[in-house]
Amino acid sequence: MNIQEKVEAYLGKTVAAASDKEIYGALLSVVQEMAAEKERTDSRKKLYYISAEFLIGKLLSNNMINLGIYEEVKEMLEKNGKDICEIEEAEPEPSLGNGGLGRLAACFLDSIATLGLAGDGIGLNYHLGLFKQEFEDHLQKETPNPWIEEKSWLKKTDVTYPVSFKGLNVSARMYDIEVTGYNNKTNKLHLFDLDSVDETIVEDGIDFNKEDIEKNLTLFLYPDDSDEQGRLLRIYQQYFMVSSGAQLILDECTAKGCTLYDLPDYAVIQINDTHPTMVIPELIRLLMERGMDMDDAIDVVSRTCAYTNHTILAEALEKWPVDYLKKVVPQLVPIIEVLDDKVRRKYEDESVAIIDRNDTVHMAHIDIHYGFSVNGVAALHTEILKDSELNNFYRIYPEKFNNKTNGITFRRWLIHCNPRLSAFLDRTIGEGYKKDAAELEKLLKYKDDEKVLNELLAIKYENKKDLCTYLKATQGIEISPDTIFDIQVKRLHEYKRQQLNALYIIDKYLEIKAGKIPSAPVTAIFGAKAAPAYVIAKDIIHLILCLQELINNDPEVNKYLRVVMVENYNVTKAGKLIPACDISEQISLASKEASGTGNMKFMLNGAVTLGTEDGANVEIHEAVGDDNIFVFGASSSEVIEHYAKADYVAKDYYEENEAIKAAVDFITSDEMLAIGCEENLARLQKELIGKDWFMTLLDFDSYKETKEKALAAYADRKVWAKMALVNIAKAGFFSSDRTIEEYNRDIWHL
Ligand code: 26V
Repeated sequence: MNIQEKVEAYLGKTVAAASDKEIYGALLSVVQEMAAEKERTDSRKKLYYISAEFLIGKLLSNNMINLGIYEEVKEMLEKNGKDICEIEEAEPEPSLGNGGLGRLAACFLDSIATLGLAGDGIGLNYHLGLFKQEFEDHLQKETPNPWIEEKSWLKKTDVTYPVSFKGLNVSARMYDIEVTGYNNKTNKLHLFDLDSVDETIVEDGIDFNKEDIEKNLTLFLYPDDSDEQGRLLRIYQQYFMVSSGAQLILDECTAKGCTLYDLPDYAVIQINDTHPTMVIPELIRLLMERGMDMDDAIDVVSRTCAYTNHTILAEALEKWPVDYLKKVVPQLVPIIEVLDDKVRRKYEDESVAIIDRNDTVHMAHIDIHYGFSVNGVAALHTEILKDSELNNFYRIYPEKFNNKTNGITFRRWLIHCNPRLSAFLDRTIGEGYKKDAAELEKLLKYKDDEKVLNELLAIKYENKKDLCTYLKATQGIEISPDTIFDIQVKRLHEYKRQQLNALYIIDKYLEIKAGKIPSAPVTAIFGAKAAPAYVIAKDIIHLILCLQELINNDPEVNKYLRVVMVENYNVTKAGKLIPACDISEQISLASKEASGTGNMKFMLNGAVTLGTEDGANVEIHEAVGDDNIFVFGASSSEVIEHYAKADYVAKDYYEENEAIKAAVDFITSDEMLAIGCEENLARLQKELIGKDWFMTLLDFDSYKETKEKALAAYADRKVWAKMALVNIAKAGFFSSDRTIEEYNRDIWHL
């Protein structure tokens, strides 16, 4: 049977007569059938990547690419008068992650399967995922994002495990999603769920009864943790995930002949941030239940678990009061107490204790003491962990610390999202780069080839036109591909400093109003969700939306400057924005962004980075050299020193720098108050002058100066094209295939 016959067998009618949704459903079935027939990697030892988030995005096209049927299906659809892009629209996007950490997990699954390694994901099946973002009155509004339809990638299994909470016993059911490798084998993503979860308890936005655990356990990803019930629910979720995951792991290993004493020969568990940390005491508990004595159990588990740290932000490192754990998982408390006791007997140092003097459990400390590997996610990040943040641990266990610079899967972030560029690469350097990303360097020999450079410019222009069409259709916003597309898309957080970008826009607006006409027109594009309880982040969204309204409707200004805030930024939208970008904004306060992965996606798609020396930007800088990136701002060591000395005073910058003062004052100008809400704007302004914890004003001047340089460089189209080319050519290092090879070489040993 050819593809069309297969699809039509599922449809029960011709492709031509079917709706987009029906075709999507039929293709899903064809893909699932093909994936199930693919060989599974079977080896004695298997990796379990356990993570509260897997931001997999839409799967249809990606799976078709990996299975090698994408082009065939596309042509078949065309022949029948259908457009594959329309079919893609019919697929709902699962939002099972917040941002980088969850997307990284998804890229890793793709690379693990592609490299033919035995490795499955373990996570949770959130019914409504992360909230959907809508804009109303220039404010973010949150609504649920249901994604599970009758036809879904999820396969319900008969596998269930009992999970016990204090006063509540439930049964966890496993659902599986096939993870197809590129031209290779398949693995699985196991997502656990509770049959009794009830979506109808959600009322008004994303509110629901937080106490009804049987109905709400897997409803949302990380629900609001600003109150105690929200935080307790998070512990319920985490324990539910790790307990069912640990039972699955032990079952699979014993089925392969593992005695449990040799567990490290059968399993390696990568703990993705601290959200799955309870897997350590839970495994110890389960091994003891199966007859192992405690010291042996601790030893076995410690040789099986490895931990990845994804942030140095103190407020993001999880700490749970012992009381919370007693309320939800009392069975783990005596085990955690023993783990703490052993540490305290060995080391005098209070800072490395697991349970501190306030009876709070430091989850990361469990991972570091009772795991065999601790890794950061970019070179600078790992150095900061070793030198400052986790220095007391590094001195105890230098051999555990290692770096694994993040990466992205080129299947999604090049082949799928930028077919024009990928076809250009195929014909210019051959297809080898698809499996060996280092081959992108072959492009370097064309860096002075006018024809090749013009082709690159033409591809970017076409991609920009596509984005214009998309934004017009989805948000009614008109922008021109003849302007510079300057894009900052990522979660909204003060340390990422969208507010710095916004202040620059205000500065530019004021200059234009004063008659200083910019040399090139710019479209500043943002996309970002703010955590529902994160007040200042929501105020920054409000500021950007007000600027969008003000600037785009001012005929004096909109010839030179426009602002777009993309609604509900997600993986799908990333796939449309990134190929169209000229300038990639990576402007976090140095030392605060652990790695960033968007920076890599933009680079791969021929955008030039405007960034601080932070996270993986440092490695991008090293790769492309000074001439192919725009770097600005205080260095991480300067920033760390400012914090240590507590000598940064935002108000001084505000008072002493005219441009800063004018931009900050403008936030509550009459023009802005005519559009926005005084409470939000004034609060943000006060925060910037009175606190500015992430030192926005410190870097304002150098940001402005460097951005002007970047905008000027754009004018020389040939020079710019060459910069784009070098960025693409040097992006090979940032393939998640390379990252996974390193994890396997240094940590997993599969
Ligand atoms: C979590 C929270 C939670 C509560 C309040 C503030 C806050 C701030 C940040 C976070 C992030 C936690 C971990 C995380 O998502 N890290 C991201 O991981 C990516 C993949 O390694 C990396 O590229 C990003 O730089 C890093 O921020």
